[in-house]
Amino acid sequence: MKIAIMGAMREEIEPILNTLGEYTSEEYAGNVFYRAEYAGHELVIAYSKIGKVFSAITASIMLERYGAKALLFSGVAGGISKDLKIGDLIMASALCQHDVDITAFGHPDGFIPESSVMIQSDDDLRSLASEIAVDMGIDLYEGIIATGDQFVASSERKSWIEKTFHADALEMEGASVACACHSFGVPFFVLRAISDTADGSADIDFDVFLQSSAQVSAKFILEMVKRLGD
Ligand code: 4EH
Repeated sequence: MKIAIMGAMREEIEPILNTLGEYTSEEYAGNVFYRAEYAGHELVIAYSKIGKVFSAITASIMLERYGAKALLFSGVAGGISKDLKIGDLIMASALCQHDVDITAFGHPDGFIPESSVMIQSDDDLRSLASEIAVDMGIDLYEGIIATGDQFVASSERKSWIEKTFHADALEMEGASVACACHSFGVPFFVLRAISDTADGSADIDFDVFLQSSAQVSAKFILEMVKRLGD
């Protein structure tokens, strides 16, 4: 199967490229798309650059131009749930955009007409991930991931996102990738390892844990690729 693997930052896909070792690359629309064969699958891999706009563009290209039939996102996130410690893995059950606000017209936070507040990720990919977690003896959390064009480093903003969306983690690309995949009818999966807890010390923790957490997520994603059928 043709599978897209994407991250937002170079650090999020580097562990994957390092594991593959051999790949080709091609520049298109401001990104580099790496191609490789792995475990009998054709992979296209890219990092989008940060935020909802760039990530939606990259995801769309992976589906339209490269014909990916499934998309796996790998990266890091700020933890909201008290259960989530730095380095822990969370897969998104559903994703929302915490910075969408047309409440002036009576709509709920995060709602866009003709869309929905939450976009669900693919059931089969989540089941597969749960099986792998059991086999590998890894704690894999499942929950709501809130996305917005903000690096959240404040307890107030974090609490508001938790209260409003019941979100367990937050980041800056998942929901936009979900929108792109949902629009094209392509199954997707968003996995994030916690790099910080989105409060006062988020920037410091992020710099310390970006690489190690990105590695945790990338390793799991490659395990998923190995276990995906045709
Ligand atoms: O791609 C962006 C990166 C931070 S911005 C979203 N990623 C990391 C997930 C993330 C996150 N998002 C929002 C981890 N912790 C987060 C948080 N809030 N607390 C960035 C980081 N370094 C350099 C440039 N930009």
